[in-house]
Amino acid sequence: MYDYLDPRAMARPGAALSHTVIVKESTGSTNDDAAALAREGALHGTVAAAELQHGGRGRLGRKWISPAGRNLLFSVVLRDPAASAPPGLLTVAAGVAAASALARIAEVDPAIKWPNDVKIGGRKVCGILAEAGGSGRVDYVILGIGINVNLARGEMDPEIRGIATSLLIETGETRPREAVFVSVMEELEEALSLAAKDGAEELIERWKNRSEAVGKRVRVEAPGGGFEGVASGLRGDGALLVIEDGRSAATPVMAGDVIVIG
Ligand code: BT5
Repeated sequence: MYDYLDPRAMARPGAALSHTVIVKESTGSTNDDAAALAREGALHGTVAAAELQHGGRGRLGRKWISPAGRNLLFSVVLRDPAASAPPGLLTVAAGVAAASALARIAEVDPAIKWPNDVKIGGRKVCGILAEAGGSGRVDYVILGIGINVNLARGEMDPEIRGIATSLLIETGETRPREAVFVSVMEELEEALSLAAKDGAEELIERWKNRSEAVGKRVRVEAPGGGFEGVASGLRGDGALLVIEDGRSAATPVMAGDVIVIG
């Protein structure tokens, strides 16, 4: 058994984000729950959370695997003006927010792997999935975030045991998940306001300081083919800039996977 998430300890009345928090014991995907709420008119900042997802998803048809009651699984409804930010920048904002919040509440030094992973010691502690919705145009963006909080190594699905970690594994301490959630929401509010600024320079600077790839040799596996080069930074829309071998101008990478190779 476990202590259920207490939505009253998660909600931040009057704040821009998480003024309203709905927690389900079990669901398909909180991204779908948040999208349903958005279609029904839920306000910017409404959060759908769950103790267990049967269809938790990542990008490109991948799965998000998390046992009941240990971690944070939630999705935030974003509306304009936040929803009009380039989608890649929203993912960057969420990564910066999660990494900053984890560093604030625990003795950890998280790194961000472009586009959407937060890692500690090379292992993934948090994943982010931004999905736009609406009829014809973007009415809302759902920002889904999964964070491994009180997950013990022995409880991990064998599929992720070699690549994942949690705050408990890293620090030896269990934490009230509500407090972790509140810290992430505080940081996300700030990161989204930085994303809305022209050029998003401050947000990009914060991302660079936590980036696993900047200044390193990387292999890019993009839909249009793969290449190698040196990651040099982030464009204003969240694209990763990589100086391809033999070229001087950086190539923007909008989608795909990036592996640090040296
Ligand atoms: C992601 O995709 O990392 C985005 C994950 C977003 C999950 C949240 S939970 C709340 C909301 N509702 C949803 O349905 N989704 C969002 P991607 O970069 O494609 O990475 C997926 C890969 O991460 C998987 O193939 C596994 O290798 C790994 N993985 C799965 N579960 C994990 C976990 N709990 N911890 C660490 N890694 C995991």
